[in-house]
Amino acid sequence: DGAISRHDYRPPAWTVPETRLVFDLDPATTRVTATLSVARNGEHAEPLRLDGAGQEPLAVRVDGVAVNDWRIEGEQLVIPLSGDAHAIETEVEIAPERNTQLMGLYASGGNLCTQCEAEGFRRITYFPDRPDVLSRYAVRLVADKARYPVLLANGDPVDAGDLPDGRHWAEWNDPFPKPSYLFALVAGDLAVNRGSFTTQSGRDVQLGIWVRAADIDKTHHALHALKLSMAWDERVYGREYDLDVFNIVAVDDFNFGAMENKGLNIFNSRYILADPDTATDYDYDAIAAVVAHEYFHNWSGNRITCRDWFQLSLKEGFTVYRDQGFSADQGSAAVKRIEDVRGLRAAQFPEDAGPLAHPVRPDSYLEISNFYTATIYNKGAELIRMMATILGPQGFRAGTDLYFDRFDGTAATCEDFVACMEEAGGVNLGQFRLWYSQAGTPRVAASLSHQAGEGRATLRLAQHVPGTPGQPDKQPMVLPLKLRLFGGETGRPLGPEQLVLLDQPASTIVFDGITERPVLSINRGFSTPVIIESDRSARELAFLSAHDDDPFARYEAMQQLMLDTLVAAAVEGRADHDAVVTAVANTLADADLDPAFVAEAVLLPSESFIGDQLASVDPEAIFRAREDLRGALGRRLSDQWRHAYDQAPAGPYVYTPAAKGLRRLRSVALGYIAASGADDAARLAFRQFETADNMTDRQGALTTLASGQSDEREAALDIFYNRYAGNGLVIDKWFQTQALSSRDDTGRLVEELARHPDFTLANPNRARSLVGAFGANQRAFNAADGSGYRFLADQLIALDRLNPQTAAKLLPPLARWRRFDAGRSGLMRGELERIVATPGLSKDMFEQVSKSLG
Ligand code: B3K
Ligand code: ZN
Repeated sequence: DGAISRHDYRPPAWTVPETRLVFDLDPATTRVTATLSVARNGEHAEPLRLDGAGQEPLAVRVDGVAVNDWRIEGEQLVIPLSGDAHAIETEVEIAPERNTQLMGLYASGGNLCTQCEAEGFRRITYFPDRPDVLSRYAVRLVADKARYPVLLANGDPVDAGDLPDGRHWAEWNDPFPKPSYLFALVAGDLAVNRGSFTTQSGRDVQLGIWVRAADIDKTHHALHALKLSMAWDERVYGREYDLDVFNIVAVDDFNFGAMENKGLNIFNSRYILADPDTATDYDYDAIAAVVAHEYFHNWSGNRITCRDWFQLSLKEGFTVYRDQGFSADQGSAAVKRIEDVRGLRAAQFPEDAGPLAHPVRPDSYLEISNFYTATIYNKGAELIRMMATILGPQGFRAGTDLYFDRFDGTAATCEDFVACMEEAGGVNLGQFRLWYSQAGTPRVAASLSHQAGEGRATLRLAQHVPGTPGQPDKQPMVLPLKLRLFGGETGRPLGPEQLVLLDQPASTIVFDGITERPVLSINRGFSTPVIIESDRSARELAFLSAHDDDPFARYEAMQQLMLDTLVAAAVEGRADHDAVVTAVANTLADADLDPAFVAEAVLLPSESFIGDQLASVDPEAIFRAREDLRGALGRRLSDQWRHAYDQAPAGPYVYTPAAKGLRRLRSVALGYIAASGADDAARLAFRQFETADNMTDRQGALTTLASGQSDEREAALDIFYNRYAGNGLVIDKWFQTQALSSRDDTGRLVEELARHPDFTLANPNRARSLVGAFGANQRAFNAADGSGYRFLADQLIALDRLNPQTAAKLLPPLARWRRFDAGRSGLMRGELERIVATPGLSKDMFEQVSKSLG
């Protein structure tokens, strides 16, 4: 059935020590001449097999002599070879301007650029397109000089010059052997913001951020973030940059966030371009995180790459962990942890609980592009975090040093990484390895009892890992749980924080000397990515939300209190808001708290997260329960919200943790003021919208207005649209804000927006801003008449013809069909069946839909 299995891995029959590429660039027809020095790997009689996709060989030469004994098998070019080493030359022609998949060489905004991970290089030339074939690349680019004055590729520049008839050339050389997925080139009319960085050993690196000339003033934040990242990786991991140049190019058409090509990162422009007028604080944060992430890949991904794609989390999980650490160090580590856990729960927990669940190291796939998931990335990062917790800071650093040292220049496995941790940390991670092979989110039942007479507390823990597709029965895992007890009367800690490694199905922990009624603080810092089922009362949760010394646990207690309240309201119609109102009031009143933390703590769990707690999701009941609680909080704490709203940062916009926190809290407060039904809410929001000197406040106001019915709503949407017409990234926000609206008629408005002249499926950011955002709007998407399902399916069928990879990524909302009532699930199933019956469906979409139905 075309599935690739992890257990079928074999080393490559031929290696390719050197690769020379010549590109005669043209949007309609680009000619690629590739010369591969190939070497037989071990003793065998296999021919050379080169991957290709969509092209045909115009010429094949072996050691300089044209041959014709080659054949095409599937899409591979198969060349019989007699010796142990040969020079293989092929010529192909490709058409970048017709490439709508945005994989391989394609055109974006008049420039030419590449995207090769995972299997795009085979769309450029014939090559063993697998990550364990490492080659040294020399590249020559030839192009029209007026149209493409800038010619970039991986590594260091060698030379450049002019040719007759208006063409010019440039040569680049990358001394580091790399897999084909890290190849990149860019040809374009670009301006550069230059900087420099001197590494700890004294290497001067020239940095360049390349964008269209009009955007050059929006590159300072990214350049600054790059320098911070370079210094951070030296300080925290001892990793230094290794080439003379480091270039980043921003393009508007990109399937995901960015790409770590050696020495030439290519970015979705949304993760580079920022100024206060067009980018929110959230955008600024995301830009720094993605710049750091791609930069950190230079070691965790490029110097050490993956042996095969099943090991993807080796580079992605580790690099996410590294970028999370970087971001935590730029501001509030507590708030960063809260954001990361919220993201994990929004994207990864549902994945783990549904038909698309897969282990962090999967066992098989049809299309590797479908495995760039929250499980590989974010759960993968949690696995690294747990090992760091178990080893402690010194042990972990010794482990990463050993890993970088031992595997530099090679293609490694997840097992190699774990073995280094084990060796350097002097720990046994045997059972821990189950985290790589078992899918599903473990559940931990925790129950604390107090034997007052004996001065003892007893904590009973039991774990359960739910069955997932292909894995009905699970073994118990190792769960590093940080916990601490607090005195329920005095609020003082009853002993230090402990790290418990729960590695049995059940276990009992006894605490002595506990004379006061204890309250349990568990999974502090979210030390293990599990679901805690505790029997803590509303009173205990409220207590922890005010007194726990671990900020994450404090946030978590409030979330649990809110969740319990919302679930009771959605399921039983029991709306008792008192405990939440009091706890939120206490948090708002606590002057010692960072406003950024307060903003997170007082925010209600999302509708989807509430739905994840229920046996069957009732989107309307959840929406009502949540709106009721929002309304109650808004009305009963009206003065407190007004007070928070009045605490605006002084002076013009600055991107500092303190100013960011105040803006965040203000926008949360504005949301509650609107939820209270206050007469002046729309006026207040509109005034903020009009007077804001930055996008954070402007979009915050627009978001509040977009969910309401006021005249100000229409006015603000028009002003926003006209002010930013032509700025693609901001117009994306305009679409997205409307698609996320909680109005009753959002479904209809979204269908209208899909006919707006600015809407196109050809640009992935635009497609995601409307179709992706709508899929995340639980209530609107799950309209009982199935209109939301039909809309998504129509869009996905159309998008799949252009860009299968981006289409398949937007499917998951439909994959949740089993979670809904019979009416909705029947309608969702019907749409999945309609998609899978579409003639010419891509492998990407087929895999996602057939697994969802399975
Ligand atoms: N490694 C790339 C992702 C490529 C996705 C290909 N479908 C970006 C990143 O994770 O840094
Ligand atoms: Zn990555």
